[in-house]
Amino acid sequence: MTTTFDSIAGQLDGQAIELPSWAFGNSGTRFKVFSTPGTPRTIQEKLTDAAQVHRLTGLAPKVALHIPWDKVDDYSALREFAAGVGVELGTVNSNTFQDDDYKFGSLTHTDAVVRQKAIDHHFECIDVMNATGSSDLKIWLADGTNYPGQGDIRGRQDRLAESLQAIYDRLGDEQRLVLEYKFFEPAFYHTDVPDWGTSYAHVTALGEKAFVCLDTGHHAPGTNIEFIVAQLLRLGKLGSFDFNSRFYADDDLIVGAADPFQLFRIMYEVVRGGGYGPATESGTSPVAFMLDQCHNVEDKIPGQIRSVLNVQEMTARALLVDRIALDAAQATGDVLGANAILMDAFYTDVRGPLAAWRESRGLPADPMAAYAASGYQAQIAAERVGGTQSSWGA
Ligand code: AOS
Ligand code: ZN
Ligand code: ZN
Repeated sequence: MTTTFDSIAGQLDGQAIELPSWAFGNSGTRFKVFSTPGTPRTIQEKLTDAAQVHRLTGLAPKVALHIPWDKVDDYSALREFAAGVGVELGTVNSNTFQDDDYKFGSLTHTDAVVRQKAIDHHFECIDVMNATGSSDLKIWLADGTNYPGQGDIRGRQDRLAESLQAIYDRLGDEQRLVLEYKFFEPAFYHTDVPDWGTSYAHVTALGEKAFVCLDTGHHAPGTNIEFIVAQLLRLGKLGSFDFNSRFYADDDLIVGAADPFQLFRIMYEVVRGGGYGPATESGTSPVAFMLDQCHNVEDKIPGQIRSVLNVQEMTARALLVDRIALDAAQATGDVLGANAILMDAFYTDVRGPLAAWRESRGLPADPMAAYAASGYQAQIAAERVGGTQSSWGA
């Protein structure tokens, strides 16, 4: 290993991983949502909790909103509130999956009235972005069918393209649309945006302000996700990540919990493809890194802290790959040598150097321990009594 931690330490400065507001609310499975004392009752309380993650790690300066779950009357005031607690408002996530009208689809629906309702909802999201200063509109669609023959797959694609175009045309110059794909769920036979290729086809047709969003939990088992990352970066169309980990389906667990090696391989391709670091340096459009997690049994704030630290650790290891030696080994057909160079970086324990890196920047060496010692969890449990706790979907 010729690349040292000191030589890559500076590249860790400025790493930003956006937190999802919904991760701070209660979550569960289709069987049970567990409530936890101290769970936020309002978006302001969610922002205050998210700010703890940033305060202790320096890694999470933005919080993604979800409309309508985080709906407020005055988004400019919410922006100021966020700044007051130390975070910014980030990606705006639309929702066309909780309304009876969308039972058979939203942007793909056969009924023009329902399609327009879904388009109007996205216009509302863009209005929110204008008030919050958010640059990204993230669209994940639940649209799909359960049975062969239930819908006209081709016609649905055509209507989707038309609806997306109407939304895209409303974006400001500095705003982007990111289209997320997911291979199944809630629809089980076909999904209208099931894979990166479909998302890529749509965002390419839309134009230069549209990109693909890659949720790491949205692939069939065995999918080589880092290949998709490499390809989308090569095509200039990787807009953002929803990070989480999965054992089975869309489990939305702590990123890096199920397969740290996969997270390392993904981050290596991000670095290799110029998707990490300031856009000016990489020469490509910036990739937004976001968590998309739902904490079921663990406390929400330390769950998010663990996740951003896992991303940071795997980023550091990816940066440690000796690219010069790797290029040479690849060029000479040194299969095992090349593999060993990659594995050397993966097996490098960066926890100690990262603790020192944090301390040198005025952050706690161990953010998990600092949170546990802070008393914040007991404080919110005592203070947030009454009202309705937030949960995924509310
Ligand atoms: C759904 O499976 C997707 O991962 C979405 O990105 C997200 O979890 C949902 O839209 C909540 O905003
Ligand atoms: Zn997602
Ligand atoms: Zn998901």
